[in-house]
Amino acid sequence: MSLNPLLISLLAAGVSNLLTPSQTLDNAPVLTCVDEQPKDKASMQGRIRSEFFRTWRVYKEHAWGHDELKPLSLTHKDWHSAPLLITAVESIDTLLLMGFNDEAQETIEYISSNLRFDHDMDVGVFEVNIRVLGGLLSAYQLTLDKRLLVLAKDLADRLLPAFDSPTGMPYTHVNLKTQKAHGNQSNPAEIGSYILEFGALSRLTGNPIYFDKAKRALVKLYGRRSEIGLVGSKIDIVTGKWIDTTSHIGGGIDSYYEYLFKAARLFDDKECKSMWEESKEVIKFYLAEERKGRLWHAHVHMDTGERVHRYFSSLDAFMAGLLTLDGNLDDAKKLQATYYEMWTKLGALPESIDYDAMRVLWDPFLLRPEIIESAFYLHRATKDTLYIRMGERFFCDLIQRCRSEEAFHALSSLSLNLSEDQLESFFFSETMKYLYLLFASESTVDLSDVVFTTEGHLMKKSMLRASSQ
Ligand code: DMJ
Repeated sequence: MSLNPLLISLLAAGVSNLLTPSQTLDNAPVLTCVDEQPKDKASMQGRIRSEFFRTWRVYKEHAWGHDELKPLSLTHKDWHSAPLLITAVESIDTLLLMGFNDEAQETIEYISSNLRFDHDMDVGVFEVNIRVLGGLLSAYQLTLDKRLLVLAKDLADRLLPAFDSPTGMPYTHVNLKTQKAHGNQSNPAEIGSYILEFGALSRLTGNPIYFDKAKRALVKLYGRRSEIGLVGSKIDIVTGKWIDTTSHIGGGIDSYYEYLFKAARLFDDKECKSMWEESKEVIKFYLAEERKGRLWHAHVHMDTGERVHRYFSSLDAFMAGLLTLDGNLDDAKKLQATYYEMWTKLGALPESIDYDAMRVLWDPFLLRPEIIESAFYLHRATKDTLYIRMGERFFCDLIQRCRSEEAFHALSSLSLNLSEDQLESFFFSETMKYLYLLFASESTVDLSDVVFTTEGHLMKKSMLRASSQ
């Protein structure tokens, strides 16, 4: 079917929120989302908890033993030739935070008996680190079940050869069995987002090698920043030469900045702190810009600061949360207001928006967590009920747009409300966790002790300090 008849039928059915040719995001109306259910904090918490559990049970019923649930066909997807149980590993800490202790225990038993890394297959080092290593270490810190630490160490030992490059920056892929690494073309996020997980493992095992390798990669990358202090979006990790000199805060760079800040917080690492302090100033100076009362971050040339694009990606929305943690509430509030306005005009955040033309560039909705995560941190810092109202709206749209009879699913097109047979594991580790925590009491997670990884996994300062003694 060509797009036009499809579009026409969707418009006729009233299920499209496509902007007309004369509409931009400036003059598009705010969409409503009606939720008749009780919205006091306890009810919201209960509803989020039961929606999480409903989808978790569907994963268990139809995709247990595999990486992801395919929520529309009720089948499964594995990322590699052998499953790494990604959704199960990613869900343990959320199950525990929500009080599903028996489920978490059953999952740990299953993982302990079935998760093996001795497979002749190439894996992406970054994704396996943030999802699997992070999930195992978080679950270990919450349960002290040694089997999880043994698995974490085995996995990290298999990832370590990726760091044996001429520059110390990791190759993108490694074979878990042969430990042969490859993939020279990488980016700041895939080079600089290991120190929380690897550093935690060093503290928990007493072996400094993991922290040292991860920190070295971070420092080597930072050392390749331009004269004005910015990093680009693609680099050859063998030669150390930049391949793409565009600098931004979105996917491919985002968690590099996040880990500079969070490593300083989790490990009291002074070098990471000073790298973050300089980075945040150059981001603010060269990338941040106010237009029509909204705050955005542009794409600029890393050497000159010259603007390349005015693009926003839904991944950028982590920045409001990061600035909140850093105490810059003014900019954090303005950013969150920008993101939220876009959400209310589109019913969620699409993958990217051109904020010059004020039009959507790419409109899948993958149930990403970043705007929810930022609302959570902002609410903790300000206690402003504005962020609770945002959370109600996020939940309402998730229910109305992405909930089927069985589970939640992504959208291949937000504007056309087209469902996609996909449910990323970060829905379990981040999206539902941050939504739940927004409505939960502060004692559920003590932010003076806990640092969340980029994938929403908990690292506990108190435990990592104690383990290193
Ligand atoms: C997650 O896998 C991680 O947060 C990663 O750093 C980038 N974003 C996705 C979720 O959107």
